[in-house]
Amino acid sequence: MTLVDPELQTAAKPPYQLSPQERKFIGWHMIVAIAALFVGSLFGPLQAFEFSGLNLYQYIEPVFKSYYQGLTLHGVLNALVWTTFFIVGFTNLVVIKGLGRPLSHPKINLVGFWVMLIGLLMAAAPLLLNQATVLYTFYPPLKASWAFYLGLTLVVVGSWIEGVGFYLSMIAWRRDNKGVRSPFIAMAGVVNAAMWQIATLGIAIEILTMLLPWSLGLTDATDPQLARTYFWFTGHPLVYFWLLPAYISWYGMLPKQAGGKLFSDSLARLSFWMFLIVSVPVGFHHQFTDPGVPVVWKWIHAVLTYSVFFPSMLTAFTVIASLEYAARRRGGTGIIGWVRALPWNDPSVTSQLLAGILFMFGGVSGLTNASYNLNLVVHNTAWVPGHFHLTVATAVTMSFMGISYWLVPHITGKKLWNPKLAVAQAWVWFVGMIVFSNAMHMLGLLGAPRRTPLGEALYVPEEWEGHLLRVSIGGAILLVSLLMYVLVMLKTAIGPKADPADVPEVPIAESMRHPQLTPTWLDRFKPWLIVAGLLVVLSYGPQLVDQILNMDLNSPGTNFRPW
Ligand code: HAS
Ligand code: CU
Repeated sequence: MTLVDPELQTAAKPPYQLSPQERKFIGWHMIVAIAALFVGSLFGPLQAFEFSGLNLYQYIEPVFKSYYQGLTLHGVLNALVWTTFFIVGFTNLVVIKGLGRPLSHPKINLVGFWVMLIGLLMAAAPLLLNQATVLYTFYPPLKASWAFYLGLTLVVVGSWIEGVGFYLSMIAWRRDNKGVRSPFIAMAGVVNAAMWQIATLGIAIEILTMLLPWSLGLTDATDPQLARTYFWFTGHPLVYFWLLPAYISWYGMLPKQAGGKLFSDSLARLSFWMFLIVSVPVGFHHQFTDPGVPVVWKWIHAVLTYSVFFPSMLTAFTVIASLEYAARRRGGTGIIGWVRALPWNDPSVTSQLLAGILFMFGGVSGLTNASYNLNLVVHNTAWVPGHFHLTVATAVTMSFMGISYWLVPHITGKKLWNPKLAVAQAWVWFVGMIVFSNAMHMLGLLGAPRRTPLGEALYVPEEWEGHLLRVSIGGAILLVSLLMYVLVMLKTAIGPKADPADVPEVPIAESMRHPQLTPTWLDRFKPWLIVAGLLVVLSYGPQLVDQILNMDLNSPGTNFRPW
């Protein structure tokens, strides 16, 4: 059955192959990302063991001073560095492969990468020297060395510069291909970069106008309320900056890997546009308990949070429909039984399927957080890290691991080392995370605070004890899985070159209906960017003006270091 005029079938030309320089460039992003994940993840189990009274920090104390320094390294390296470097590297790949041609200005991207790397090194020094033990949210009055703030700024600016490289490539492609729908994966990568650019204005202003001058001694004090508002302006959309590359893979690649097609090109695009417009104006859902934010603004952001829930529901529907189509083509039957026919022996597919399954539960805990009254129960408890280990540490991280199972062989020209171990790695992460995150959610409901070395507590309610132990057991299982992942990546990277026929191609899914049949309004940047800008101004403008006019630099921060 053809749903489209054969003249529209333009996809017949052979796919563009990455040049050696492009492979190397993407490879460097991956090296930094995976190294950060490795180092950052070593601190996770230290915290998890601490919960049940096994304090390993005392043995590394000459180097790392406290639970909080470990927690900061864990959060910054895993949530900020692993994600950002992986995402920018992956976006290079989807823009190049999607558009089927090199970047229009590759030097811009090269500069962007170097700026990110210099920023990372600059931020790493104070982190390691205990001069930036301020956790990954760096809320004042906790004060870090200026080098930490400047380093973070450079990482963000570097990612903006690479973003400019993506926009220019997309603009050039559209000029040369008038009337043709932009390829979905490239479009989606550019939407994510654009969303990130709008979102990061918050922390850019926070750091440049408040934290950096304060840490350099140019101002005496800071305003924690305004700083938190700037931070969450960026902090919430940050989570979708992490999520959307996983969605690019789920919509645009996974259906092909599973042996099927994308169920709806239009729905896939619609969900990305929705993320562009509603990712930013929801940040106050992190500030429901902040006294300085009037309740009406909390209410507006709570309502908008329900609307950003919608594109994820759309994604669950479209991706599962694509997977069902693939499974039935492979002979799968039954209402649920078709799931067994998916290629569970492919580590890349398994990792992403398990990521999606746990994300359903992450979505449930997200909706709980978003409900004002329930948030008052779970805010600042272990529930919140329970939630974000299902989202960023599973939906996102397992998807990125799954992607790297074809991406690293593709860019190195090697075969994946030991695919069976890679499948096992995904299952071990899945099991470890179920144990860990369920225990964290339970602890949260029982009132256990987050960001607290609970093992040090003089008194722990009896009903916490079993859950604290399960946190430690989950952490140990996750550590095993992480080591398996790093081993597979290392052995793949240092392995011998493979026969080109054995090297995986970039999986790009066709959609069931030809993309030319997708309505034009789902392929136009300008109107969506205007709506995004307007919504940000409406949802943040009045509060920002009010908080800036009433700014009170009353928090000196100096000598404010409880560890
Ligand atoms: Fe969240 C706190 C609300 C999603 C990350 N979140 C956090 C924090 C982080 C984080 C890091 O409203 C802590 C920040 C801090 O340190 O203080 N979150 C939400 C809501 C969503 C949500 C409504 N969060 C995420 C994602 C994250 C993330 C995604 C990272 C990537 N979150 C909150 C709120 C707070 C919060 C409050 C503040 C809490 C507080 O009090 O401090 C939604 O976007 C979730 C929508 C998700 C779904 C699930 C759809 C399911 C899909 C799976 C399909 C299945 C497949 C597999 C493909 C509706 C798409 C099929 C498999 C087969 C075998 C067939
Ligand atoms: Cu949020």
